[in-house]
Amino acid sequence: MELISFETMDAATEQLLETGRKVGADSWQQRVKNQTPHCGFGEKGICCKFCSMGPCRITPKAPRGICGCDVHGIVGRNFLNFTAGGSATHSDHGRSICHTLYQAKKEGPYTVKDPDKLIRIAKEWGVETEGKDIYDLAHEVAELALLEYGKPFGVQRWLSRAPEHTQKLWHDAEVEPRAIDREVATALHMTHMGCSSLPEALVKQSMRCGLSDGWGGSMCGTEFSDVLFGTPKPVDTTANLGVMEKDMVNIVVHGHDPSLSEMIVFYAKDPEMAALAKANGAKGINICGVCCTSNEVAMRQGIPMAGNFLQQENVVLTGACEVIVVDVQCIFPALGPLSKCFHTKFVTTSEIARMPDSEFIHFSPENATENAKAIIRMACENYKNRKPELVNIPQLKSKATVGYSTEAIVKVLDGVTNSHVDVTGTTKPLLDCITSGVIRGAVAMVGCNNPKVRPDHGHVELMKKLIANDIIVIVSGCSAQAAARVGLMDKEAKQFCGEGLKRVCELADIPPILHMGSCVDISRMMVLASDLAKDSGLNISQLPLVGCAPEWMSEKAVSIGNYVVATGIDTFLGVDPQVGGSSEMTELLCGESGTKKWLEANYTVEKDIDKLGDAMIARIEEKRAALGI
Ligand code: XCC
Repeated sequence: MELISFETMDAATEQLLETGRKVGADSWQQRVKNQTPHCGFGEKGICCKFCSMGPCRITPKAPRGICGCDVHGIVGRNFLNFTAGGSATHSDHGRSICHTLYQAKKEGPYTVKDPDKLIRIAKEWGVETEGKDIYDLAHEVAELALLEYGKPFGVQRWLSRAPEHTQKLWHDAEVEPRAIDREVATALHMTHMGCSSLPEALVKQSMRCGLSDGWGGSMCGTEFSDVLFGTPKPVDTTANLGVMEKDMVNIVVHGHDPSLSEMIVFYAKDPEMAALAKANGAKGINICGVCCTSNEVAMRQGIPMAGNFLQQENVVLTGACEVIVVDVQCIFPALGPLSKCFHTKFVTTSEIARMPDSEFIHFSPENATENAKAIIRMACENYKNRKPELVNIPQLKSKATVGYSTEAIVKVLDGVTNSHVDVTGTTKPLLDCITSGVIRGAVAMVGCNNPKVRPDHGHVELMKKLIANDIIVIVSGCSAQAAARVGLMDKEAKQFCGEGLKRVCELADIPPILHMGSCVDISRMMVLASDLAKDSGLNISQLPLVGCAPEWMSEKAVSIGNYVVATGIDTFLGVDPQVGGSSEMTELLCGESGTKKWLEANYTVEKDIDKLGDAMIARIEEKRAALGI
């Protein structure tokens, strides 16, 4: 097989932009030009806007803000504020899933698809399950989960999933997250004028607030999405813009919360809807996805993935998108004016993400059926408004196998072991592969794409380098789609692996890049790392495992990075976290005396993608050498 090249994809994008220019559309490529060069104060994190005495900017001539805060305090506050935004966002997504679970009922539309998982979680939380109706149990567990957001005492329930050593580190460093909302509120309290300006305190709260996301809100999002919609297992799908269909009604689902997209996918199968599509001249209805909503419905329903963050305008530019329907997060406000240049309807559905030039259909678990149907109807009726002269769907499409939840990874690797004792249902087969050196280690590659890096290039080039070096790559979010789009999630991509990893891919029948889901699903990676540590008797920080976000851009990504580091996993970034203005903050995050000392891991920032890959491989080999394997 051949991977789809960047040259081919860039040429296709150029053609789409050409259509855009014809109809007077704006594009992110143009807006990047308009915004360059970026503000140097912002890039270094040395501008303070937390009160109206300023804004204050730190220069050699003005080393302190008007309140007297130095550069380290200003950079630290900005970093914590950024983290709080990300943690709030992920966690609120998790909360909305808990509310959906609370509304689940036998007659639907939301049902419990994985009752075993619900029972497992209930037992983990000490809830009596015996003789209970599954929906009563769902409501009880959902309510307990919702209380995790505001409980007055104690720490997050999910923390007990971590190895004891990790829990002790968290306790000793005083970063165990308490109520989820409290950690966000505490962060915002600390950054208020006249509160914290001590870098150490700001970094510790950044870790704690991040942990309340990864080991709190995001874990609720992942676990209860599985309960509601099914725990992902390997499923075949397709990826890249060629998944849009010329003769069909194309509905693009975009955002993060599967409560909406699952309903669209479900009701689009309704014969009444298919008939409506046909009545309007189309052959049928085609649903495809963008961003993490795409990951959610791809890994559970095999729905094709049209693209990631920086392809969201491209789906409209094909001229073949009847409706782009969004829930929350990572949605360009540009979609409003852009859709007006085409026949496309831009539908917003959440009070959290209201945008100009969109049609707002307020979606909630209570009105899910009627509103999902209304949106599908709107798309079908809009098919006839297409302007054929503007339709151009690039013929780029890759095969992908997605849906490797922790449970699925454990299951597929059960077959790949030389062990004589029964190790089924544990991570021991994977540990065997790592200990023997057949696989050198693992990289969790996550996060967005960002115009500061040639989009997706960082992800894809790093993945190729890692698998060639027998390092297995587990991915989520837009990183996952970058892989899928070029073909790296095709099982045939094993040909790009080193001999060891190739053998594992053959035996387990897996692609070398494993799709673990959306960004809230990075909580799955934390559970996998914890299981690996427990099954091996090692600490998480000793495992030859690192995290990487080569093209990250959002506040959520910083919150994620913080909880990954705080879990003991060294994390490698290709885009600056805007702390370069402070030597003290840089040392606490990237040096030996901050997170490394407290939590056994830190950040490495390297903008040269090739060097970033070398640094990850070197860290993995260092960890192997320290273990004597
Ligand atoms: Fe958004 Fe989740 Fe980033 Fe992609 S990876 S651009 S945050 S969609 Ni989360």
